[in-house]
Amino acid sequence: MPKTISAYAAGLKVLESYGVKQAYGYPAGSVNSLMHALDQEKNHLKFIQVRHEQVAALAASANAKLTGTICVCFGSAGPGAANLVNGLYDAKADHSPVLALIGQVGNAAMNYDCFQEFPESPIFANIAQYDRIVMTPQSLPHVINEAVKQAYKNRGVSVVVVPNNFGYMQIPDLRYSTHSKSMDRPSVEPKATTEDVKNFLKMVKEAKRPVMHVGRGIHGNGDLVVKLSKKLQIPVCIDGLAKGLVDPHYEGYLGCANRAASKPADEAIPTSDLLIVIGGNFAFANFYSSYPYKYVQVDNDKSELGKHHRLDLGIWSDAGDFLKKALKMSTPAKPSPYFQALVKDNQNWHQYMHHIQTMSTKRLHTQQLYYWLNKTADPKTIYAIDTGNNIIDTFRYLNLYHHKWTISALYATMGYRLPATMAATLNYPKHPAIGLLGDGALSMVIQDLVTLHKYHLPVISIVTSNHDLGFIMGEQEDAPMKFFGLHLQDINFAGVAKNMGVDGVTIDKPSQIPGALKQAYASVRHGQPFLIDARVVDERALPVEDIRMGYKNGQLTETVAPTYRQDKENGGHYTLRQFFDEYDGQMLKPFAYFLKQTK
Ligand SMILES: Cc1ncc(C[n+]2csc(CCOP(=O)(O)OP(=O)(O)O)c2C)c(N)n1
Repeated sequence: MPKTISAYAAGLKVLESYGVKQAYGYPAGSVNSLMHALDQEKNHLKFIQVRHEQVAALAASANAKLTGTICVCFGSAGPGAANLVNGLYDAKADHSPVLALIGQVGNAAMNYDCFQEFPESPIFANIAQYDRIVMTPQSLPHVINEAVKQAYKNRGVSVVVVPNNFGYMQIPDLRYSTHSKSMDRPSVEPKATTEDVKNFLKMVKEAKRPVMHVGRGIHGNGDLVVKLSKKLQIPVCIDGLAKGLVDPHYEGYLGCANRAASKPADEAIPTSDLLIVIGGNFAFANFYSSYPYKYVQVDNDKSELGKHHRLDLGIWSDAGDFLKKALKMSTPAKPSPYFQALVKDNQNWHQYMHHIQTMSTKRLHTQQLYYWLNKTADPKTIYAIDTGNNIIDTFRYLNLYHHKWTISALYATMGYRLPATMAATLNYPKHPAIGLLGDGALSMVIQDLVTLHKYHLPVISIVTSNHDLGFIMGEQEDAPMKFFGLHLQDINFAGVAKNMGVDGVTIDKPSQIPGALKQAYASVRHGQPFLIDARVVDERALPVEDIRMGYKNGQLTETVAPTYRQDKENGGHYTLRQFFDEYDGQMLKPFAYFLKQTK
């Protein structure tokens, strides 16, 4: 008799061959054959039982973002499948390879509108590029194998719906995986041509105020970005996912642009006459489209070129290859007053950030937490940041350089941080994981604090409780409306955490930060999670997105958007000075001040 194996166990063996280590999900009648197979394969593939399928999909997405290897989540027919949707959208948006296994009633009951039977493919039609129903037990491992390859190829989500009874059935115990070692080699990247680089350098030469805007595509080539920046006198702005890829101490590194931004970056882009986007998505390009700069984009994906913005020059190339060639073929530019002015402007911004992080206050401010984290956290820490004000604070204050860290970048869902820190500690047990999140974000997935306890995941959760949806408050402040619907009922998060087996403290004064962090570090050293409920002042960080740059009679102007605080007290009537001072920015100066100095 040839050896046999259950169809789902054969499917799981395929996943193991691709390096899958965890499957995040929730049991149910329609996935019981998967549960049976997970039991059989438990020495090779770890089942992580979450308390909501959304958390399973978010954890799988974060898992794949952090490790680069496909990850798996699952949910039952109907409600379990529907609950996965939010996390799968995150994977789709951030190009994270994820396989979702979806339960289904047994095949004999299908198409009778049986209890919990759903036509599931339409639910995932806008999410998965590969979406199949398994039609025979024998083909189950084959379909899983195909789904994995397609998720890598499409850099996104594959969905496989499995009629539950198929999973138990015995099929020949063969090698169904087509994984071979050569598949693990990095893909061949497109290369810039000599003509591409010549065209680019000509445009740089003709420009007076070129600015680079780089994204995660420059990964591993941050040093080349800095070299080119110095050689051609081009300041560097980043989009969110490039944080940590460029040396933050480099004087020409202006930080993140757009809303969660630094002042010099938001002053540079609108005043530039040549914007050079390398390996980045630049999803906020529309906000700048009225500015008259020329636009060059370098990307290894042709479909990204000019996706968000009219294009003056598109270069289909790997970022590293382009940067090397541009460095080789260029001659050093003369010192540029524009570049020098931005360097000075940047120094001024850094002084401001240091000032507001260190000024003495009675009550606790979020930026003070970041100050202490920078000072005391283990350099190997993996960070996960939730959607909300912490995104702004992370881009401004958190010292990240060659760190592993993760956010829900383009989809930007709340609730991402808890599942992401789970994935971080499961894959990198020797690295502490710290998550920063708002009270709104935690309460969206709070049930899974108990999962941290159940699996002894050494995660530090720092909740910035402001009893408000702060990030949206910033938006409503500039909208033609009064504030409405933002206040959050207070939750004693440390108390809730303790009741779920996670130790925690509540703090509301800056002086309590070092002690709370010390407790947290000690707890994770012992392999236990810890929560700090930081009662912070409910305030908006300096909204640099309200700065408006322009030219009047050949002179640079810098004003406050007329929409700033419209419909609120004194709204729409702020001078730039009042605006900066409102945020303890007495030391801040407009960019034009530095430009005049360097002329
Ligand atoms: C699932 C989801 N719902 C709504 C939003 C819109 N949103 C973005 S940030 C935010 C407020 C976040 O509040 P909180 O977590 O308390 O953090 P804070 O900004 O107050 O620091 C909201 C509602 C979202 N991004 N994701």
